[in-house]
Amino acid sequence: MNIAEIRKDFPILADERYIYFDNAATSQRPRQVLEAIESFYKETNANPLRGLYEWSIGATERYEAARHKVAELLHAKEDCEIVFTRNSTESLNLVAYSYGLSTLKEGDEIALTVMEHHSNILPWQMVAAKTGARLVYLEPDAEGYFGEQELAKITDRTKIVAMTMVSNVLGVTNPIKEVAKLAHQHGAVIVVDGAQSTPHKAVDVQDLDADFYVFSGHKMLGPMGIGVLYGKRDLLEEMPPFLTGGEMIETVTRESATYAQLPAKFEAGTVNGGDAVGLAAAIDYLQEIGFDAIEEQENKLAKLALDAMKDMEHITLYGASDPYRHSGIVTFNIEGCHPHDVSSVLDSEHICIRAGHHCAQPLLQYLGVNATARASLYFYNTEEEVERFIDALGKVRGWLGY
Ligand code: C6P
Repeated sequence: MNIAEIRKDFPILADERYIYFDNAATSQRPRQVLEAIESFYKETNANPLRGLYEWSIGATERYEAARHKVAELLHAKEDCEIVFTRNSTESLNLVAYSYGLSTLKEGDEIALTVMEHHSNILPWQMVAAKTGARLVYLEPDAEGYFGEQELAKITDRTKIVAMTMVSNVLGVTNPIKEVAKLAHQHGAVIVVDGAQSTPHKAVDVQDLDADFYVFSGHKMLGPMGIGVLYGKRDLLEEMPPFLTGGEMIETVTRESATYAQLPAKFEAGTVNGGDAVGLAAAIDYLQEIGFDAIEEQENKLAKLALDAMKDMEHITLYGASDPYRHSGIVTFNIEGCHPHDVSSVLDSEHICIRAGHHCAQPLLQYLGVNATARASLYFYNTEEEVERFIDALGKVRGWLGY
């Protein structure tokens, strides 16, 4: 992988004063993605799925081609199993409101993990409160593994297992395939949060046997405002719509309506054609590089950072001891320094990291901290950037008066 060449594709990375290590929050975008969005609006802008004239048909074709690209990326059986949403959060809410509310009853259990992002907790809290179902939390060990005792919390009472594939704080990858098998043995479905896995690894929803899988375009070079819900066709077909309105209907009378086939049933209102096309360009870009090469580069950088940091005084690292189990995520604290201060000091050196609870407060409570700092790397980051980051980290306590 020629990182210097790759970086030329990213206009924002041209200013080399800046080091962008907040990729788990949102990635940067290459010009290929920006150009794809522009070309949609310049060349075929019209409302997709409605018009019977050339521009609208062109917009529809590009939109549906993007859906096909996503289906291929996830190895879905059929394009109609791909629903475009705004982001992972909306996709998870869709499953909770539609599947959760219509199937759960009092006494049922929703198994989730303590390392979930709030977007994979709050929708289930809402469903539990409305249906009388109970939330059961699985807790990982210090290396991020779920032991037998924890997995045994998935029982015949479990109806839904909600699990992130990669933690946005620890970076560990969860054994989705094994957990899906376990969930199915107990008659439950599994909802996989792929927000942090899809940007970094090849995903095969059929191999995983995931019932639902969600991700956001903006964390994988795509635009903000486009997300995906994959669902097995038979499940999606049985589910009631989440939002209602234009284009998700078959017929409407004054009193009632029948709903459109998949995936239109879940895409009410004017769709986000431009960003779907941008996402397709992002997928092309990632596939051109290849997920093996992407993972290799991220692992190399994470190892460089973690190896240096574990020998630094006053630094606490979170997550697995194996740097290859971090998905490029380096979460840490510096003794005596609030993570917000760490972030501000690094910002004065133009180094962008995230600090706070990372929308994963139950995990932070479990780890016994209120906040952490987090550097999250992507394939376009460099060894020199990691070295500058480590150098700056060494100065933080001094800058804060220690
Ligand atoms: N995590 C982070 O800095 P949205 O906002 O819907 O695109 O993604 C939500 C989401 C869901 N699951 C996981 C595992 C995530 O990491 C995120 C987003 C960002 O860690 C922003 S809070």
